[in-house]
Amino acid sequence: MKRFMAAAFSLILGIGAWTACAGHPESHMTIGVIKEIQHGGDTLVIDHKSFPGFMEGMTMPFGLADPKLSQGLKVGDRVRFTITRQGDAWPITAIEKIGKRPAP
Ligand SMILES: [Cu+2]
Repeated sequence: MKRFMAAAFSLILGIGAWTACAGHPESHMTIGVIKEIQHGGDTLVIDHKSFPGFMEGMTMPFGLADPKLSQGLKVGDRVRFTITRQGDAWPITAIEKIGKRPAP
């Protein structure tokens, strides 16, 4: 019985690790205001609200998974965006303008 429990437990751990790695890429979404566009659009400095359970609100630079994501965006734009883990980096994988009024 003990051996069965140990086998069942390691199976559950294995499934958990597999789900985290392969099943669902780790992503977080929040809103913010673009403060600066750097490196010809490869990097956006965003004053962002918190990513719940992941990061407090702050102003920081974000790389882009695809440089085209910053096309049409400008300093002062209010945006909703998603970052997704790619190895040790957390580039923006989706971003959309949500209006001109300042973030609440
Ligand atoms: Cu941050």
